[in-house]
Amino acid sequence: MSTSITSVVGGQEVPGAPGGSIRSVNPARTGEVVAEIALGDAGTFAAAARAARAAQRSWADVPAPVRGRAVAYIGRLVEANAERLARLVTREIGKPYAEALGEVREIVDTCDFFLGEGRRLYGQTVPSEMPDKQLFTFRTPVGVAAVITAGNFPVAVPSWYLVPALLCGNTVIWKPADYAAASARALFELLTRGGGLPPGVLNLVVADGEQTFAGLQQALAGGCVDKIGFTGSSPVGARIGELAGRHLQSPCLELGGKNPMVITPSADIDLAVSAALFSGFGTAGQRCTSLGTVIVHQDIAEEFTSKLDKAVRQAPVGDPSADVIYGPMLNQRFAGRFEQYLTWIQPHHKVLGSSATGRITAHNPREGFTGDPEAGLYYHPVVVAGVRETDALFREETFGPLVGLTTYQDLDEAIRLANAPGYGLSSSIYTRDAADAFRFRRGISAGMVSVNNSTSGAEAHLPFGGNGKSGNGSRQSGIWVLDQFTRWQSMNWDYSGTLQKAQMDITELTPDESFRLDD
Ligand code: UN1
Repeated sequence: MSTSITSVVGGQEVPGAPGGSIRSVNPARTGEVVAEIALGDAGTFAAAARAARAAQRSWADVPAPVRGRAVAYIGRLVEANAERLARLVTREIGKPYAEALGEVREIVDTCDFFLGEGRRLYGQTVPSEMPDKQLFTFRTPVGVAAVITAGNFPVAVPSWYLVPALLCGNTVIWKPADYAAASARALFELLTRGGGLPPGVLNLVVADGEQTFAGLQQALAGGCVDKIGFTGSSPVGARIGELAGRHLQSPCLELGGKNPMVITPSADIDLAVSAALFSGFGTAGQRCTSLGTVIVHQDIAEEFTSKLDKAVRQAPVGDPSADVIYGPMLNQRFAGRFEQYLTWIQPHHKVLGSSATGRITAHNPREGFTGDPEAGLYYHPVVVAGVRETDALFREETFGPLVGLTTYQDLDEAIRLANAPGYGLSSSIYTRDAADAFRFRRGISAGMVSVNNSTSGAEAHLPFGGNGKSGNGSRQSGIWVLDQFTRWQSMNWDYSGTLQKAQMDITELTPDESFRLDD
């Protein structure tokens, strides 16, 4: 049974479909419609920004500890609806159910972290250089945040923005991925109902990319957006960064990755193989933190490659409600793009990991496939050995179940190769040598470094974000995201009853600079 999804602006469902209508379909059974979606347009986005602006002052006036209570209630309601929400995520984007449940868990973790922040949001008291004067710092909300998110984590990653943004006293326009609109609407209900949020505090706009961009331009020009949060591709992130820059804003950008995993000679090879399998093929390789290229030491390359080949061949792929490593691609758009990436495979490459490449069908079968491959957007996993630094497969993100493999001779070369594509989100090293681990950490350009762990699976209270093509240095999660959704305001208070001038009316002590100890 399908539902119909609309935008919600100022607490009201937006009537009609100014941006046209689309269907969200189950990528595991493309005949099944999950939701009919009435899209908004640029005007809907701009109206949502005005509603958010109108609601912001009174939301900021709600005491921060009370906003923290709202976050606590949201966490409880999400927990009470965890299985339902996870089932919807699995149905809408084909994420295996166990992972979808983990994704919902990540919302609860985020709420657990921020519910107490309402009673902190600490500022400082700072001594002044003059007597009878006191200095202070305060965190103030940025204002209205426009949050634009991807559909590979349709509920967890949005919560990384929405929960702290609301907690800090901002109001929000949230534009989720259109192909994951039913999951987004479900989270929107849990947030607004769970938090008892007044109308206009959180607004949902479902629209396509171009209308969203035009709406964002209008809203910025009208002074109705103070902060943009964006998770998505590097090219779109660059466009958003450019637009924000013109309005003297610094957005929070969480973009693509070409995440390396270095396997050193001292590594536990079997452990590294299981990590490469999960990092590269979990979520069908559709995490921004998914493994891009394995960089393995030449002395162990043969053993590692044959073990990885075997592990990937044996990995269960198929129906996401079953116990599989991955299910279908998120939707047709991602399946189409993945087919493009497959054309980057060249004669000097050695293709491993499955009996074939491309779409899994009755005529192009995958051994051990679970369910009916023809029903959904299922693709063979691909390990491409022998990638070279100049290959597109080495340099560009290939969102999907594809992992490249190359070799190195010494750690400096491994680090150089790991940094070469110019992304910098996540990275991993497998080693038993502490010096290797610390040298890698120092040399790698990534915002996140795993030692003997997957490139993916960051915990919800460590700084999350990247450098280079992966982002502009902004960090989400934990205490670090507070700097995205608040601004520091400093206050000085002079109670001396005179006009004391900073840097001029200061007390000087007289040091004896010529003093020396006796020899
Ligand atoms: C993403 O794909 O945008 O670290 C985020 C991870 C997840 C989040 C991925 N917790 O893999």
